[in-house]
Amino acid sequence: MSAVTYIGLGSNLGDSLQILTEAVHKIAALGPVKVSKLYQSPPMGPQDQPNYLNAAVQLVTDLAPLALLDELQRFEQESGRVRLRRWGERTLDLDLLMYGQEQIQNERLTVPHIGVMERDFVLIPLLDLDAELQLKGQLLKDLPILKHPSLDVLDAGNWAKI
Ligand code: ROI
Repeated sequence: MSAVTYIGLGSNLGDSLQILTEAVHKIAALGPVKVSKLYQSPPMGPQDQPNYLNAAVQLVTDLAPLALLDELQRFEQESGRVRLRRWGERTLDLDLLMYGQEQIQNERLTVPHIGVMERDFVLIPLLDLDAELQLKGQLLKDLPILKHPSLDVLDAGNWAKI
């Protein structure tokens, strides 16, 4: 059984565009993908760190949630992932945001990902992929936080060259 999943991508260390592009290509090897626009967003957390590049990918996959998480964590490691401090700068974050309609809670994984509804740098890319997306019965596009978005579109085209 395949599931429609959503993955959030973020980077603010190194050549972030190159890093996100490579990550999208690796994710695309797991199944059919749709890719959001590419955004630049001010850091949530300490302000003395660079802006982030953010995007999201919709992936249709046969992988079970933890098998998918294994792959995403492998991709993070392969990017030479560096995390300097909590809430601080990082080379690559790949967050499993949603896995079909499933609610998952264990030592390794919480799905839907905590914070989705509070983070415009996650919500806006998600809405590129499905404008009618809902979480816990809430249409994401109707969330008040979206009235004053803090992020900018960097590339509305096929930036990942998929
Ligand atoms: N801030 C922004 N703008 N984008 C991110 O992807 C991001 N990721 C993080 C924290 C440190 C919370 N801040 C972020 O992990």
